[in-house]
Amino acid sequence: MIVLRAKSVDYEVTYINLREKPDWFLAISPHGKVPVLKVGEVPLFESNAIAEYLDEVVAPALHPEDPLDRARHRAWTDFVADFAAMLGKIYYAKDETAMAAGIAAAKPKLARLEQAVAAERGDNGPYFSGENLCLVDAAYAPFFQRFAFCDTNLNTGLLDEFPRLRAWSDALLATDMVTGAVAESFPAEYAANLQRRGTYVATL
Ligand SMILES: N[C@@H](CCC(=O)N[C@@H](CS)C(=O)NCC(=O)O)C(=O)O
Repeated sequence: MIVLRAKSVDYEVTYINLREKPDWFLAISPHGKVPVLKVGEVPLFESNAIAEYLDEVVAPALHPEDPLDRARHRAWTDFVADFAAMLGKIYYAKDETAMAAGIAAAKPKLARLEQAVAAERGDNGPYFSGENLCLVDAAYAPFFQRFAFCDTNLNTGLLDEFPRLRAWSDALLATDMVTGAVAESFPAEYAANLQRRGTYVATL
């Protein structure tokens, strides 16, 4: 959705209750996961595949032109699954001890990401590789968004140790391309999800 918004493509969203997936959705989503983009009658799944498809068919290109730069951006996008799992160990932790372990485990990985951001754009942000939003930004934004939502209560201060990640996250959460990509009900829905999962953050 962030990529659609960055490219000003008109789109229509159907939100899925993931605890009660409708049959029509299961028929088009091979792993029963969101997102799925329907292009006409053709369903596409997997965020990165969807993002790359959109980047190929709709200007402006968000991937760098140079093949080497593009490969590096893809590599950092591939790291998103690890990044999401790593942050999830913090915000989905069931108690303070588990959260502290999640924070300790995250630090060395975040340090590598901080170095990557430094190498991509030095201090000239605000986004991953400079002043324009790229596909790497679109991939990381939802997880920075969830972390920020929980960190309002968790107060880990984790990102303060990584000034470029802090600035990157702040920039992502300040653009309507990202904030407008979730439903208005997102804060309430996500808080309910944290509650259902029995997380520590939901008790604060
Ligand atoms: N690698 C997939 C992951 C998608 C994914 O995990 N989606 C989650 C929500 S963020 C989901 O649909 N979960 C429902 C389920 O697994 O039943 C992608 O990037 O599209």
